[in-house]
Amino acid sequence: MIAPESNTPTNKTFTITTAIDYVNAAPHIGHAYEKIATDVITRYQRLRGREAYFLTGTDEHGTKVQKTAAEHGIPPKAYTDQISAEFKKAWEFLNLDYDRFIRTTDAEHYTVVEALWRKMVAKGDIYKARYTGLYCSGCENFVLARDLTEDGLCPHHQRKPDPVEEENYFFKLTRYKEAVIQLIQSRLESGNDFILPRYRAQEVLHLLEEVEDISVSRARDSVSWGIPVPDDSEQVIYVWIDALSNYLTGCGYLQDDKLFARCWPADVHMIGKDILRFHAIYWPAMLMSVELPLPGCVFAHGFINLNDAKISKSIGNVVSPLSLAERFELSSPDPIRYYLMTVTHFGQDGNFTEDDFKTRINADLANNLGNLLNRTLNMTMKYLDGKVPVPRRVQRPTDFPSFETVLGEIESAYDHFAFTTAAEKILHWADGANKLINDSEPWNLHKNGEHEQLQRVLYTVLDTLRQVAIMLSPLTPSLCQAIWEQLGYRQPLCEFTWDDILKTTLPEGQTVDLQGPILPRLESELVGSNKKK
Ligand code: ME8
Ligand code: MG
Repeated sequence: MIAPESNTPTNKTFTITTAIDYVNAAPHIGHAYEKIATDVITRYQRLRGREAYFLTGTDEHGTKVQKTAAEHGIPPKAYTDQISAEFKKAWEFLNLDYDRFIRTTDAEHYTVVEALWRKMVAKGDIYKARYTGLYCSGCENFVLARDLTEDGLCPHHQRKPDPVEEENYFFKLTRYKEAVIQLIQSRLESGNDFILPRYRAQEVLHLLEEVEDISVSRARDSVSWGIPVPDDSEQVIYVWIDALSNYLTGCGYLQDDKLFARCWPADVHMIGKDILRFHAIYWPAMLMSVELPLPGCVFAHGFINLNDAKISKSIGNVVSPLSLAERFELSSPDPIRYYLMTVTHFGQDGNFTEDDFKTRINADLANNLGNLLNRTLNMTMKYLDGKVPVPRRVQRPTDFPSFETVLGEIESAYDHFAFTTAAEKILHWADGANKLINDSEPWNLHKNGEHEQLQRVLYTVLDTLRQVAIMLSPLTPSLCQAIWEQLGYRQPLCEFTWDDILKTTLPEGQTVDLQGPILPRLESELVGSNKKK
C-alpha cells in the first residue's frame, strides 16, 4: 500500500507534512494524534537511514481565528502568536522532531501565496463572479443547503452557516476535474495509491462527480484577516488556498531552491478524514494549475474521540496533551505517544478513555517491558557481575518463526503505518524473552552451576532488549533511550540504525547500568469535568 520509495527517486528526501492547525483554540489530543503519527513515520524513515523532512505548523488566517481574536479583545496577530506558541510548547513536550514549523503569518508565506495566485491568474484559472451562498466558519467552507441538517445547521458544528452574497474570485476547479479523477484512478490501478487508506478513494471520486468552480476569495469587509488578493485590496484570499500553499512554503519554494528540489514533492500529506476533500481535490488541482509536481499520497487518518464523544469546545471535553501529562504526572510523553498510536488501527477512529490509557500503559510498558528489563539487569548484576556475557544465544525451537521473519513483519507494519501491529509484534518479541526467563529459571541455573547455559539465557534476553529498544524507538524514543542506557550504552540510541538490529550485537563485557523503573506505573486519574460519566 505505502511504498514511499516507489514515488520518487531514491535519493530524494522523504517529505511528510501534517495539517496545519487552526489557532482558534489550544491543541488537544486529536491534534496531537496526527502529529505523533507523523513523528513516528519520520523517526522510522531516519532509523532506516533515509533523510526525512517533517513539516508542521499553524493555520492562522480566516474567519474563525478573526472571530476568536475579537472575542478575546486582542488583535489577530497578537492572538495567533500566543496560541501558535502553545502548539509549539505541546509539540516540544511530545518530542516531535520536526524540521520546520510554518505559520501562515510568516512573511515568506505571503510571498509564496501571492506568487501562486498570480500564476493561477496567468493560467486563466481565476475569474470574478457574484457569489451567493452559505459559509460555515467552523468548516471555513462554503456549504450547500443540501448538506445541512433539517434545522439548517452545519452537521459538523451544529451552527447556522452565514449567508454570503458578494462579488469574489473563483478558481476553475472544473477545468481540472477530469485530470484529478484520472490521477486517483490511475494510481489506484497501479497500486501506488494517491488516497490512503484505499477505501477512502471512492468517497472522493463520488465528490468529484459534482464538483463546481470554487470561490477563492472573500470581500475584505466580511473577512479582513488574511492575505490580500494581489492587485485587488478589496479582496482577501480564501483561507484554504492560503493554508494548502503552506506545503510549498514549508518546503522552501521561492526561498531555498536546493531545499525545494530535495523535498518537493511531499511523499505523504498526513491529514484527518474531515479535510480529505481539500487535499485530494483542491490541492492537486491547484498544483496542476501552477504546474508543480504532485505529492505521493494523502493519508486521511481517523478521529480520536474522548469517552465515545467527539472532542469539541462546545461539548467542553477538550483534553490537552500537557494537561494529561500533568494529571498523570508523566515525566515523558511516551505513554501518550504509545497509547495514541495503538488505540486503534491507524486510519480508523479511536476512543480515548483514562481507564484504558492507564491499564494499557501499565500492562504493556510498565509491567511487560519494564519488568523484563528490571529482572534481567538484576540477574546480570547478581550472577554476572553486571557484565554482558559472551554473545551466544539460546537455540530457539525450530518451529518458531525466525527473528528475520518477525523483523520483516515489523518493517512492513511501519511501512504501512500500521502502528498497532508494529507495537504488538515488538512487544510479543519481548514477551518471548520473558517466557525464556520463566522457562529456563536462571536462578536455578546459577544454583546448579550451569554457568554456560545461564550466560546464554541472559545474553539472549539482554540482546532481545537491545533489539526491542531500536525497534520501538520511533514510537517511544525516550523510553527506549532509557533502556539503552541501562543496557550500558554511552552512545545515544539515535546514532544507531535499523540495520544494527541484525548486524550488531550487545558488546561482550559492557557493564549494564541498573536504575529505577523506566516507567513508573500510572496511578492518578483524570478528575473534574473530564471524569468518565
Ligand atoms: O482543518 N482526532 O485545522 P484543524 C484526530 N487548518 N484528528 C483530529 C481531531 C480529532 N479529534 N480533531 C482535529 C484544519 N483533528 C485546517 C487544516 S491543512 C492545509 C489546513 C485533525 O485545527 C484534523 O483532522 O481543524 C486536521 O487534520 C488537524 O487536526 C487540524 O485540524
Ligand atoms: Mg477542524
